[in-house]
Amino acid sequence: MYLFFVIASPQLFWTCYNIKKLTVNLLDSRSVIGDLGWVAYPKNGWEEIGEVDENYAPIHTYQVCKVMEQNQNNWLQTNFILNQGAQRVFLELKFTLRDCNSLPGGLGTCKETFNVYYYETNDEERRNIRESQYTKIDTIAADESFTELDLGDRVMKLNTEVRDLCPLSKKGFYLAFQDLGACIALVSVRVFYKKCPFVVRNLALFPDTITGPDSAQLLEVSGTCVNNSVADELPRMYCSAEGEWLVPIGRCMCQAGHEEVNGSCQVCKPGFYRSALQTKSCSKCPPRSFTKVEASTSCQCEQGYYRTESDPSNMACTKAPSAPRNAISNVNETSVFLEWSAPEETGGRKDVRYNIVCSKISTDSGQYEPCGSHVRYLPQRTGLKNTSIMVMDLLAHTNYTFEVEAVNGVSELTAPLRQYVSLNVTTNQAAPSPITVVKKGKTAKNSISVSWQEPDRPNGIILEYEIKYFEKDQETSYTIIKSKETDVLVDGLKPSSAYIFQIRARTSAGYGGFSRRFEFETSPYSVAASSDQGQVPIIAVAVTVAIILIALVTGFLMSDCCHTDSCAETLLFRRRCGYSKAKQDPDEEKMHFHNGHIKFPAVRTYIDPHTYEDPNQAVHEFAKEIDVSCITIERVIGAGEFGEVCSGLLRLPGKREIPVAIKTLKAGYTEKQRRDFLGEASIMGQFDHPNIIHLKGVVTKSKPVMIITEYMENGSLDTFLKKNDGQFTVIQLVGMLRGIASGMRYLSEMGYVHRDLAARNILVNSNLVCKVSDFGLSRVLEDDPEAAYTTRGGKIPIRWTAPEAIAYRKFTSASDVWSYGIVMWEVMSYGERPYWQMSNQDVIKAVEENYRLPGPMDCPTALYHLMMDCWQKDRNSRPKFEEIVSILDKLIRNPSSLKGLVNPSNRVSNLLVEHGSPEGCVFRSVEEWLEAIKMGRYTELFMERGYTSLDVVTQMTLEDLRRVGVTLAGHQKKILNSIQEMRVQMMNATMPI
Ligand code: ACK
Repeated sequence: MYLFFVIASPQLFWTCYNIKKLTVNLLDSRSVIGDLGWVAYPKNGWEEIGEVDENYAPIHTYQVCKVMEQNQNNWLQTNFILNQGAQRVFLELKFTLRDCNSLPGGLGTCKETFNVYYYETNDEERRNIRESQYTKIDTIAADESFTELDLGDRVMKLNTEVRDLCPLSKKGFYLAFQDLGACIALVSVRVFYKKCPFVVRNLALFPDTITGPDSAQLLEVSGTCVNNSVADELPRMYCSAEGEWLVPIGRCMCQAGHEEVNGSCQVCKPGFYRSALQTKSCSKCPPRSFTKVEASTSCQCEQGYYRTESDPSNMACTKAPSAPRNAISNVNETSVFLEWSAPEETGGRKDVRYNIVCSKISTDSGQYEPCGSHVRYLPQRTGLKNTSIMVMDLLAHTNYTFEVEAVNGVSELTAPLRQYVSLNVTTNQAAPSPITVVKKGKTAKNSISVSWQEPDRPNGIILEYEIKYFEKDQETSYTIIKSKETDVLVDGLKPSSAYIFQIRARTSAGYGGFSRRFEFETSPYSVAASSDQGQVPIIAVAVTVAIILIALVTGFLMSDCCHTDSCAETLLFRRRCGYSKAKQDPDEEKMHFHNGHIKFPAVRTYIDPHTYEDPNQAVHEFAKEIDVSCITIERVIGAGEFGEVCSGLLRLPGKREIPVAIKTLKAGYTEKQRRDFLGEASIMGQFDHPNIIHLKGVVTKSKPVMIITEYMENGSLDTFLKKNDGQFTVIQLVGMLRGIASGMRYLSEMGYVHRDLAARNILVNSNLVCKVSDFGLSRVLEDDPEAAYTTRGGKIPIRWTAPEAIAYRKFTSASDVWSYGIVMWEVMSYGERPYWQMSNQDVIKAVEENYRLPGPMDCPTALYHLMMDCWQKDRNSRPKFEEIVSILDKLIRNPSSLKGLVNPSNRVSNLLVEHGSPEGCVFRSVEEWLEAIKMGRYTELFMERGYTSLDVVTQMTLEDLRRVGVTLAGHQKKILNSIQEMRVQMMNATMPI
């Protein structure tokens, strides 16, 4: 027997922590205290020998060294080893082996290997297993064998070999070592299996898991959520054959009211909460909320504060808003524009909206009642995001109350206390709405009977209807008939011809808009009609006589009257009042227009008082004589050309006292001065419009001679604006301009040319309603301190006057439009003097050279474009007052169209601009623009959706286009490209000049 002395180096022992964690020993011969008790046979084969390790701790070894003897077959069988459920176990052997070459004489029989076997069984007590019953695991050879020399050095070469056994399916097994004549010392036998150890990953617990029987196999293991957590997705991991956890899937999350701390879920403390799964840790309660318990999932609102169901739990609790502030109204006939400021207290929320409650005084009960469904609200009545609304289609001359209520998301949860500001508004006089239904009645070859329905909104008592008709495609020659009824027989027509009819109604507020065009046809000639033929020569004679008469009268008047065009026209109007009514209803009047030149008189055409031989007659025809005892003069408010202007009171018998302005004619006047003074009353007395200063009457029978008009609390517009510089919203300014334009539309319809339209000649009342004043004859301009003599004689207010009127006294409604553009400029610059300190001569020259006033500071681009249009050199290209009113109406209805500004406040420009430069707009309307880009088919859709001005259009996005109904990608692209071009133009327009 050779003695083996083992020195085990420390690194050879199983001290590695990780290995320990991943492996479970089923047998470790080194840890057994006392005998191992393994069975050796034959008995003289393997021997158990006690040794010590490097620490002198006892260890068991089994040794055999029968190298010199023939036919060795020494077996050593271990005790039963329970596999504890492992299907794959590892066997680690540590041994020393003697090099046969170093053994003298033993070479023939000496071996350098041994065999390892196992026998699987459920029987723990089975000891006597036959050799043949064992299964061989492997033949083990040494990597390192030792020699005598090594022995001398007492250094052993320890071999470690590992083999695995699998798949195991029984309770346990025995191992056996077979020696066939080698010199071996088995220093240690360790049997173990591998496992993936218990772990907590993603808040899920994964248990100890024995690896699978196959070296490449991954076992899928489900985790269980730690306390107070829930699975978002069932957590899983894979256990590899090497005992490593791989590929974690899914995770658990702490339940609401808990937060994750070091792999566990802990409760939120009082004052803290965690709702649902959106935050990881507990949060402090948001402002105006609290919680007094642990594990809170939300915080409760403090008293008086609320949270809606859709408010996130991390949002502060909020309350209802306070009432809106600074509400103002702007009445335009039967429309009211309401504007207000946001409430001081929004309640801590951003979702403040406004609702409008409209009520009016009932004519029957005198009580307030809801306004009814006919009233229209733009953009809508409830849920308004913006702080303004346009209310339309109200009744004329009616008292309304509007409550503007502020609400937010929690208003419904709060006490039923409404937060609103209320406005009392009285609507003005308004023209009737257009007639929509016109029908054809009996038709003959020379006549058509036409009937129609009253307009939807008459806005007053209809005094008469005006029926305009002309032969199709002959619009330049049309006829107008007036009727008090809702039907009329139109005769004198050509057989088999199409005629176009348009009808409008008139109330004391003036004419409404014309209906759309209706086309009706006369009957054809028929044999039966031949009986009429005998009349043809009579008609022919009558027409010839009429033509001769017209020629005579025209010739006579032309030689007789003054030489200005307008004067000639107005003379003609009046003198031709003697139209034939022979074939007409007494309620109908008829006038014919041809190319706008020859006109037969209309009831509502302005009559020049000059045409009266006795001017006193004109005054008394158009102005009411007031007894001086009805008037109380209170104070002098200014000085006019003819005398002082006073304010006072007028009490007419049976009427309530009203404030009035009293213009007096100073003593010592000449007859001409008296005539001129009263001439203004003769003109004013012919007008009846909410935007024209209203004449109450005259005092001529006593002295001083007086003209009594309605009293305008805020005096003249220019001084008023200067006094209130920057005080109005754009909408208020546009409202004033709209009023002036409406008054001017009326005057132009009446055939009256003002000639001196300027802010100084506009008066403003306490409701900011602007009215055109200062009507005169030749003295109009004499009276105006701004008027200067021109080279051709006559005084002209150069800065306000169109170039053709300055150059050759061509005063027309188109020259009034020019002046209106200057008034717009004055209004938007709060009473700035047009062309500042430039001399009149320089102004004339600059305008001639095509220079124009620049846009006033903070003036909306849309308004500046309109001014520029009024200043077109070609008077026919200027917009008509009718168009101006409708453009302004559209702007008022779409306040966002007034957002783009020409000269934002930080830049002031007083350099003139060349007309036609980018400051001017290429297109004048949405319709014109869409037509130009060949997208005219969408005009109606654009209008219906409120895209009525180019300014609004330039804000449009692709989404807006889709909403409008432009669905074709190609069209969307085309329109968007054009919008982009317009934007660039508008940007250029706001660049420094
Ligand atoms: O700017 P004002 O205060 O307004 O000063 C002039 C002054 O008289 C001389 O024309 C004022 N004025 C003229 N007509 C009226 C009126 N109808 N109501 C109030 N003020 C008037 C004008």
